[in-house]
Amino acid sequence: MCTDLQGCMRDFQRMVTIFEEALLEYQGDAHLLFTGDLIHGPHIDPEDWPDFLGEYYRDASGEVMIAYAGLAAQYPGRVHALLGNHEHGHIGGPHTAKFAADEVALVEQILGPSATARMRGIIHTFALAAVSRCGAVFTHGAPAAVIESVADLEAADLSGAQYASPLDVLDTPVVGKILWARSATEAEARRFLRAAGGTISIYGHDVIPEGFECVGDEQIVVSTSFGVFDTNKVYVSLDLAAKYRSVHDLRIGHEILPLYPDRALARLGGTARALK
Ligand SMILES: [Mn+2]
Repeated sequence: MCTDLQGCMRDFQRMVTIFEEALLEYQGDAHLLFTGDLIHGPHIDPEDWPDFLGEYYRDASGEVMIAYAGLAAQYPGRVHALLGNHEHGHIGGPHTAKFAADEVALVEQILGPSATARMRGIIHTFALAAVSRCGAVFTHGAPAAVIESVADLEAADLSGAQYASPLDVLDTPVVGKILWARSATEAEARRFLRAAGGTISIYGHDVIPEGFECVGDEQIVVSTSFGVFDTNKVYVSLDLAAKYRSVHDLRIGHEILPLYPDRALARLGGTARALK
């Protein structure tokens, strides 16, 4: 699983390589999960690029979305994506304003009507959460939503049609929290996990410059791409037949892996040495 590519084609292609290596290693029995915000990256010239955003790249939202759909078609049932707050803006949610006053309008203008319609069709296939028998529950944002069961996630209305303003979505107890929450208390996470039938919560949405952060025994925030330097980008590889009781069962070099091992710092299981 990986998080928040935000239109970075290079990191998308790296995840495809990792997935295809896993398919070879496990005789086709592997899954790839993107936990939302595949789209909406920077439209910034190299000379204006702020250092804290990591290595330079230019937004390729449309290309990433088409590549995702192609990969999902190539490997039916094995490639999955969750809705992020950035995708949600294209199908009824509030419009995000990270790199433009209205990123939804900007990307749709760049793509034109027919590619926009295709992108919306792809986004409509994205789920709000993914649940696995190994105990991991995946969402875009933190597990702060109040649900009784997975059925509450499946029944959630994403259209925004019932709100006076798309911004009202932010205040809803299910969709607003899953797509926008940056943190959850231990009690919130435990309640959410109990309702979803899992033991650990894995999500992105926020930038963790060090690559990942464990919160208590139940939560881990993962940063695969956006806002992170190549040395610190990580993805998570799980054995779906295992049982993970706490996020401390996830080990660096086993479940927590560097996106670019030859560039990653040794503390993340990489081979590169830290520059003094
Ligand atoms: Mn997000």
